[in-house]
Amino acid sequence: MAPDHTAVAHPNIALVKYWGKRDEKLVIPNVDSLSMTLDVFPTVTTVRVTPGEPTDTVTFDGATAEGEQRLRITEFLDLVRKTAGRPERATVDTRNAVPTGAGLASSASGFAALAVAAAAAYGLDLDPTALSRLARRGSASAARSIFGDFAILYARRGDAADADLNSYAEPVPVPDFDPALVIAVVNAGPKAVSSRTAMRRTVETSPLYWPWARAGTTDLADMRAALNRGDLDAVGEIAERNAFGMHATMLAARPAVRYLSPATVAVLDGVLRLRADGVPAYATMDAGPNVKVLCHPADAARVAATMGEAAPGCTVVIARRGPGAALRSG
Ligand code: 2P0
Repeated sequence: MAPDHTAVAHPNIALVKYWGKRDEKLVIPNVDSLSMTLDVFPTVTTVRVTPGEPTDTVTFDGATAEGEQRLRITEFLDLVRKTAGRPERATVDTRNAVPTGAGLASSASGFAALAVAAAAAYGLDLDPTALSRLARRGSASAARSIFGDFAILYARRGDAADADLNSYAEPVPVPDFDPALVIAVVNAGPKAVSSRTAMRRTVETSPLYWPWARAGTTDLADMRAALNRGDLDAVGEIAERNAFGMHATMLAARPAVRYLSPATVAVLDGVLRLRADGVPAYATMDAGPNVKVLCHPADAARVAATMGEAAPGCTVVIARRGPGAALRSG
C-alpha cells in the first residue's frame, strides 16, 4: 500500500483583500492581496495514491464528500496528476477545525493542505512558490496559506507569457509586528452565496468594483509601509478601509450581495466603542458575517470580551501569527 502523506495548513485573513478574478479557470485574481496566516483553525489533510482503484475517495470531516465539494477536490487532484504524469486515483481525508464555508477561510487552509499533501503523495518536488501557484488553482486565498506570518499574493508579477506563472504568493518579512487577531464567529453556518458566485457578480455588475480594485494598489503600498513600521493604527485603518470598500462593492452589485448581518454590525459598534475608550482595535470582514479585529496582544482579552457582549452567543477566538503549510512527519 502506498504511504499516507499528511499536511497541516492554517487559514489566513487578508488585510488587503482579493475580490474578483481575471481568469476563472486558472483562478487568477484581479488584484494583489496581503494577509496574515493564523495559528488557529488548522486543516489536516491526508492523501494516499491508490493504484488500481477506479475513482478518488474523498472524506470531508469524516463524511463522504459529494457534489461541488467533491468535484473541487477531484479536479484539483486531476491537475496534480497531470503535472506529475501519473494516472493513479487517490484517497483524501480532510478535517477542518473551522466551520467550512462560513467566511473563515476554510478554503484557504483546505487547498493549502491539499496542495502540500497531494504534491508529496504524487512525488512532485515543488518549491514554496510553485506550491503557492498550485494551491491558488484550488482557491486563490490558499496560495497565501502556503506561507506563515504575512504573505502577498500577486495577481500579475513578472512578464512570463503564461499568466499562471505570474500569479503566486511570497512571504512579506515583518520583523517587529506581532498583533492579535480576535475572531467573533457570529454565525458558523455556510454562507448563502459562495465567494465564487459573489465575486463574479460583483465584477460583472457593481459600478464600485474597479474604483475599489484601483484603490487597492495604494492600500497595498501603504500597508507594506505600515507593517514595516509596526504601526498597528495605520495597519488597522488601511485594513478597515479596504474591507469596508470590498463590502461596498458587493452591496452595489445587482442584485446586492450582503454578507454582513445585524450581529456583524453590533460587533463593529463594539469596535468603535473600544476605540472611543482608547483601545486600538480595527475590524475586517470577509465573505461572511464574522468579524476579525486586529489589536495589541495585551488588549486581546478586553477586545474579546467586548465582542462577546456585542453579539451574545457568538464564539470568540484570539489568534496570532501562525505557521505556513507543512507536511506532518511521522
Ligand atoms: C481574501 N476572500 O482575500 C478574500 C476577501 C474573501 C474576502 O479569498 O474563488 O475562497 O476559491 O479563489 O479564495 C475568499 O475567496 O475564492 C477570499 P476562490 P476564495 O481572503
